[in-house]
Formats: sequence, structure tokens, C-alpha cells
Amino acid sequence: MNSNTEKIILSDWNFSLADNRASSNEIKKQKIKPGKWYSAQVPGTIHTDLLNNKLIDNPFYSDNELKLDWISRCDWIYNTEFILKEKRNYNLVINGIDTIADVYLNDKLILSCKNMFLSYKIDIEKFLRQGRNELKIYFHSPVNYSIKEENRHGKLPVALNSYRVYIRKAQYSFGWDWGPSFPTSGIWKNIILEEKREAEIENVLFTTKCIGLNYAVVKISASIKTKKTNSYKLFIRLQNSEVVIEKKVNITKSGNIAAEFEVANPNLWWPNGEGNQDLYNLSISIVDKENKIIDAVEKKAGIRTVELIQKEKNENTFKLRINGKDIFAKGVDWIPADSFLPRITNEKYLKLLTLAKDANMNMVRVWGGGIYENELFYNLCDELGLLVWQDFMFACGSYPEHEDFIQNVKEEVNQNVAKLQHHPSIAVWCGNNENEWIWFQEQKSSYKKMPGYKIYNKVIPDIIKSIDSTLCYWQSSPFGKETDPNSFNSGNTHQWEIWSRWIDYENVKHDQSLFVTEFGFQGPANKDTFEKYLPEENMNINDKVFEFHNKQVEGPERINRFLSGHLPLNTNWEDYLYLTQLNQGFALKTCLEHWRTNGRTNGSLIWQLNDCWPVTSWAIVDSELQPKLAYHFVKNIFARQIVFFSKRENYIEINLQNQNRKEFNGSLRINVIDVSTGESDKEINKEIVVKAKSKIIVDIISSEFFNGSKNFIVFASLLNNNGSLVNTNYYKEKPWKYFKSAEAKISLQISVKDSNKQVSVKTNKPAYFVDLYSPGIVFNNRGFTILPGEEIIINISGENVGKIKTNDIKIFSLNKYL
Ligand code: BMA
Repeated sequence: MNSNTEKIILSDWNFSLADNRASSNEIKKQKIKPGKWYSAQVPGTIHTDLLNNKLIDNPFYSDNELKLDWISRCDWIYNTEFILKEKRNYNLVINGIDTIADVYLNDKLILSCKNMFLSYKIDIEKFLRQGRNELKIYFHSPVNYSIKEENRHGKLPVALNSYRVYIRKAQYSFGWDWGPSFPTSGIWKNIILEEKREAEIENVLFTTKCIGLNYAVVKISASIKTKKTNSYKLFIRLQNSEVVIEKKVNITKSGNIAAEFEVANPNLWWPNGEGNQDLYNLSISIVDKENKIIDAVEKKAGIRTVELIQKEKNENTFKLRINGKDIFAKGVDWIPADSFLPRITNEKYLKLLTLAKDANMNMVRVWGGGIYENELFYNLCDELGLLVWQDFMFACGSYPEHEDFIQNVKEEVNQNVAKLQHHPSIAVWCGNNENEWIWFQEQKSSYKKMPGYKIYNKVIPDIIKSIDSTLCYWQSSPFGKETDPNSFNSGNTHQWEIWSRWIDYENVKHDQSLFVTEFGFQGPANKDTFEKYLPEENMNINDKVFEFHNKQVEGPERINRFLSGHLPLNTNWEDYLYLTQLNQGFALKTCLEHWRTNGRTNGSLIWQLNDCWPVTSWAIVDSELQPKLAYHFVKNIFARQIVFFSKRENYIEINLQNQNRKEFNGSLRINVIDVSTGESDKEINKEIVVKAKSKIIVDIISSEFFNGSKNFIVFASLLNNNGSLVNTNYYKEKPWKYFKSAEAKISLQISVKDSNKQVSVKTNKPAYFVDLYSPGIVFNNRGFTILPGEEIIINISGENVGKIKTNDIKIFSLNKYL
């Protein structure tokens, strides 16, 4: 559908350094001189434009970040020209400006911006000229602006950098405990010249009101802007491959038009693992009397209901109910996928979110220190079945409450909720990240006294209610009904005793959370990723530059402390990367298994899926999009069916949990292995049937194996009826570092199947947590345990896959260190 109005994306941008700080010595040292123009990329940032023009070094390399501080303290100017053959009636559509900027058209100020999360549509008719026109944007330093605001209104209790809360800009850009400080400036989304229409569709909302036995009632509404009365009709159509539902409504004036539809036998939208992700095409158009389309909007909509259940049988709980069915949320927290946002490609979004789905996840939390993500992100979540927990963009601090600021926030909330509301994936809207909790801990007083409290308690929920009263809103993460917002007794929690407060992950067994939206454990980026960004002399675990790529205070120290609790210490570069990545895997596996099997917790989200630069962090996928070892542990423990063990007085129980909505049929193999000899002292093979959404005890093993200084572990492999491996797990009673292990001779063979390369892995003795490494090669399975007689096939890809030979592959396994 095209309404034939002209749209021109403005291109050919240039940038230049404004000369208000040009006399500063620091700026004088730079290659760039004020007044000189360079070509710019839009969407883009000043940092990436300076990089593209070779005016700065790669910000991610080594400790270059330290040399680039001046950029965010300068003002910058962007401009472009466009020629109009005839003077038409245009709007200027600005999809996103980062952040404090004045926009001039032919030297007339047409807009001042101070919120990167807003978009604008400005009538520019009176400023346009036939022929040459100039659009110029003056960016004020985001740092100077925020400091000035902080001086004016007062310093607030804020974690990390305090002035950041005074600017409506992605908070992580000022530096975080996993991210560098690059407060960008720039045109971060497109700017478009758009011919004005006589009538326009401003927002489209889609709500599932209820789902019955064989029908659903949905409400579709659109807000219309028109100067003419009674000239147009609104044409609404909802369609999939089976049905078309249509309605025409007269447009009498500007305002909201809503229509309800009954959809017979609807195809519902389900989260990953619970059913299909059926979507309907929703099209809304304004047509005139001759049926000419004046404006049109197309979206994908999903029919589903969401409930956030907080009480059950008089007990507090916290769980998601989708289409009337309880869901155990398995997922991750999401941070912006680059320090330089406009650089994030569609492929990157697809790859990261597909990795989440492939790891058996069904939920992603968009964390409040980043951004409201772009349309593609939510479209992908809709398609992949990833529920979204959507924070508003406030994190780890108190926030101002002066009138200007609140007005700015109101506009931001209005725009972003209206824009994203129709996505079936978005399940929970959440006021902020950790603000109430941090206040409570640091100020030792009620969070109701916290500056900014009314934003999450009143401003946001009022707007949400006015847009769609069915949306689930939660005030903060973590939050609950208790005085301590992070209580186990109600609401959701962040588990940071483990890791951040130096508590070991085995202590997770005391965690009584109802729903965990954050917990995590650090591990280094993959070897290839680090080696791309570190000078060779810094590839050393005690090196300052290597440690610079860990942004948490005492991050490197924690890695070592927890490593020493579980695994042998080894300071060689490659061994250290393997062992510390392995420990991250153990930590996440231990925690996720506890929450999944304790019968009380209804969701666990890992801090964090991704990174914004090459760093040692909590991420399970590094900044080059390579999964770390921990990713594979997560995928295994998030499988729909898992084996797990419970210690009883004289025996160990072997349990099987089926989280699927279908019955599971398969087989289980249990080996009781003496690690010191590599021999199996006992083997159990069982055919298994477990009903949908249930748990059974499969067998027991005597505790005798674990008495004294014995070296036994139990290893379990669960296969489905096709013989494919579904899940593996192990049981042991002492840390790995106390085991002695028999050496394993692992053999590899490379072959080609359907033009894809594979490596077959075999062993003569059990080999624990095998990891293969070769530069420029991606192995699709890492950290697996293999027993004699088994063969494990790994698919390989990556830039060097064409020339790889078996001898190029280095084999890591825990055996070598025990
Ligand atoms: C929580 C998050 C982030 C932080 C992470 C790790 O506080 O909300 O702010 O990066 O833990 O410390």
C-alpha cells in the first residue's frame, strides 16, 4: 500500500568541531581543527565519524578509551544540504537525536532536543526555500550539559557517574561496570523529509481483550490527525493465511478510533517452547471518497494474553501466565549491543536473539540503562517467541523531579509505549533498574523518599493505563511488597550476593526467590576476541591493559577468588581463559538448576546475554558474537527436559523434569565414574516416560560412592526417542580441584557433510568439559563431557574453516588440570 507522498531520507552529511572550546590545550593537540568539515555517516555518532575519518584510533583497542575523553566535552556541528525543485509542503521527521541539540533550517532554529528517546515531526513549510536548503544541527556536549544541570539542581545519590541522571540519554554511555565511557553525540536515527498528508495515522494499538474456548476478542485502535472533517474512512484489516477480518469506520475528526473484533478459532502467539508464534498482518489505512489511500500503517500483531500472577492459594508468588498457562521464564538480560548504537546491524540483532532462542530461552529483559530498542529487535522477539521484560530507561540512581524533567519523561513514556504496545512479545513494562533497591540499601530509609520515586509510582503507570489498561506494569526490578525491594517474600529479585558481594555460587541453594531478573558471573571474552583488541604484550593475566577490559571494581580479583574455590589455578594465558570461562559455566549452571527445580521460583534471567565492547564481563556471548563456554552450559540446563540430582540421607535421587507441554519419551544413561581411573563402576540404562509439565524420580544411587576421599562422580545423559542428546548433567560432592583425573586421549577427525565441515570427537577415557580451539574457527558445541565409546560431532565454521587441519586444533579438557 502506498499513498504516493514523497519521502526523502536526508544524506550527504558533514561534521565539524564547534570552536567554543577550541582554545583548550587538550583540543589543540588533536588532529581535528574547528571549522573544517569532514564527511559524516547518518545514522551515526561523533566517535564513529572521527574514526572513519582516521582522526582517532579504534576506541576499543587497548586502553585507547583513556585518550578519547575530550570528544564528549566538545560541541559538534552536523549539516547537510538538499535541493527542492519546487516548494512543497513538507514535514521534517527526526527519528532520533543524541542528545542535546539545536536544529536549524536555513539558519532558523526549528527545534531544540534534549531526549535521545524521542522522535519529532515538524511542519517546516514556512522555513523551506525553492532550490538549496541547509539543515544544521548543533550538538552541545552531553557531559557539560549534564554537569551544568547537576550544579543547578543538586547532586543526587547515584551509582557510577552522578551527573548522567540529568540527561535523557542511554545511561551506559557514561561508563558502566561492563562498558567504557563514550558519551556520544550524533544523529543516531534517520532524518526524513516527508510530504505532508491531509490526514495521518499517528499510532496504532492492538490489544487481546480475552481468549475464549474457540474465539478471541481483540481491540484495534488508531489515533488520527486531520484538518478536514467527514472526508475520510478508516479501513482496518486483520489477516493471516486462514482469515481476513475487515472493518470500515467513518473518520469524523482528529482523535482516536477503536474497533473490537471477534476472531474465531484464533491462532495464538506463544513463547518459545510453549507453542507457535502465530502472527497476523494488521493493516490500517485512511482512504478518501475515491478510495485513494491517504496514509497507511502495517504491523504484525499476535493474539495472546499476559497476566502477572502475584498471589496463589493465599501465598505470594510471581509468575507469568500467557494465554492462561503458567510459564517458567528462562532468559537473559539485554544491554545495547555496541557502545556506538547506529553501528548495530540487523544481522547482529538477528544473531544475538537467535542465540537466545537456540539456548532454549523464552524471555529477554531490555535493561533500563540502555535504550528502547528498535522495531527490528521487537519484531524478532515476536517471531522467535522471546517474551520481553521492558524496563524504562532509568538505572541505578535517584532521578530529578523538576517540572521540565518530568515533562520530558512524560513525552518519552507516551511515545515509546504507544510505539511498542502492539508487540505480543512485550509482557512486562518495568519502571526502572534497581533504583528503589539501591536507595534502600545505601540510604537505609524507605524508597518512597527517593527523588524520582513518583516517576515510577505515578507518572509512568498513569500513562500506561491511559494507553492500554491491560498492560502489565511493575515498578522496578527488583521490587516487591516488603520494605526491602529485593526480598524473597514477594515480587522479583536480583541475586548479587553471589559474585558482587563475594559469595560463592554454591550458596544459591539458600536463595528463595520467586522470580530472578538478574544474577550472573563473569568470564573473559573468547581468545580471538581479546587478541583482536589487545596488543600482544598485554595478553597476560596480570596485565593492566587486560584488566582495563574488565570494568568492575575488583572484577579481576573476584574471578581469581572464585576460580580458586573450584578449579586448579593456572596463570598461563590460554589455560586461564579456558578455566575462568569454565567456572562461569559452572556458576550459571548451578544457579539455573536450583531455580528451575526448587518448585518455588518461576523464572531466572541471566545477567547478561551480550557485550558492547571486548571485555571480561557477565555476558555469555562476547562482543564479536561468539558464545563463551558458559553459553553452552546455559543451553544445556535450559533444555526442556533435564536430569538433576537430590541428595538424601543415604542415597542420591536421580530426577527428571519435563517442562514441555507434551509427554517426553526417551532414554537415560547413568554412569558412576571413578575420575582417577576413568572407569565406570556402575551403569544404569532406562527407558523414560515423563508426563507434560511434571517431574519424576528415575532411580537412586547409594551414598557410599561419595564417602571418604573417593573420586566418584555421577554422569547422566538424556536422549530422546530419535537418539538425540537432550541434556547432560553430573553429580559430585567436592570441588573439581580436589579430584585426580585419569588422562584422556582425545582424537579428532575432520569431515565434510552436505558441504559443511564437522569434527568428530572420540576418547579412550572420560574427558570432562572438552573445548576445542583454533584461531578463526567457531565450534558449535563447547564444554561437553564425552565417555569412551561415544562420538560427538561438532559443526565448524568461521573465516579459517576452508584450510583447517586436525593438527591446528588445540584440545582443552578439565582432565589436564586435575
Ligand atoms: C546490576 C545491573 C547492572 C550491572 C550488573 C552487574 O546492577 O542492573 O547495573 O551492570 O548488575 O553489576
